[in-house]
Amino acid sequence: MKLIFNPDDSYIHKVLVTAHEAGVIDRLDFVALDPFGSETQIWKYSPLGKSPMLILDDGSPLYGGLQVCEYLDSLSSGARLFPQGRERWRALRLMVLGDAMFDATALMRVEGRRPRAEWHLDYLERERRKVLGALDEMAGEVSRFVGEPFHIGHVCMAGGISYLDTRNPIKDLRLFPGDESFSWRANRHALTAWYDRIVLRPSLAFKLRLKR
Ligand SMILES: N[C@@H](CCC(=O)N[C@@H](CS)C(=O)NCC(=O)O)C(=O)O
Repeated sequence: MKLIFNPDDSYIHKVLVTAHEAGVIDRLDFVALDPFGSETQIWKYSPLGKSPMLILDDGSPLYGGLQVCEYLDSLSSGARLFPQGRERWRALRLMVLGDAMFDATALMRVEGRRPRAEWHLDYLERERRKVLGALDEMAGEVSRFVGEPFHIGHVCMAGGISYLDTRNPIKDLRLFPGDESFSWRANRHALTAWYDRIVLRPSLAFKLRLKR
């Protein structure tokens, strides 16, 4: 299997975490591609121009990180990250919550690359609102995360938080007074404690050593 992705070990990558948890990380061939690189080859692989994606051994592609995660999890002979039964829907909701927070953070960064005078402020404020709302929802539910089996919702929330932790477009773009010192940790003590603990799990602490 070929994983097309944008390697950056400064934040947690949900596909790598899932591959590690499923015990299939050694079955992946890594193709590192930056979708925004000026000479990117990403379009050869996907009409969507996005990473991550997976190409199966028979050549068929899977688009999007969440689908790739579910496929990798299906190969696991151990505990599954995608629960079945009643627990599934809560895990999937938290999965989308964390992943959509990641997307909103990424979109703020992409828009923020334009000159300030060209920013679409209504768009940026909308994405900022999603980031903050997702964090508050996580903070409101975090007491349940601790006692439940590790699942894909935890992976994606930790991934979204770690991206915000390292990139922080709210702080960088300073749309509102106080944003210049924004930290997702402020007043979210239980979420901070959960995150600081979960990142010690081997699959999250794992750093890929890519042969270049
Ligand atoms: N939540 C999405 C995130 C995908 C994503 O935003 N990937 C970026 C990686 S830099 C990308 O390909 N951006 C290119 C674009 O949006 O056109 C997923 O897991 O598939």
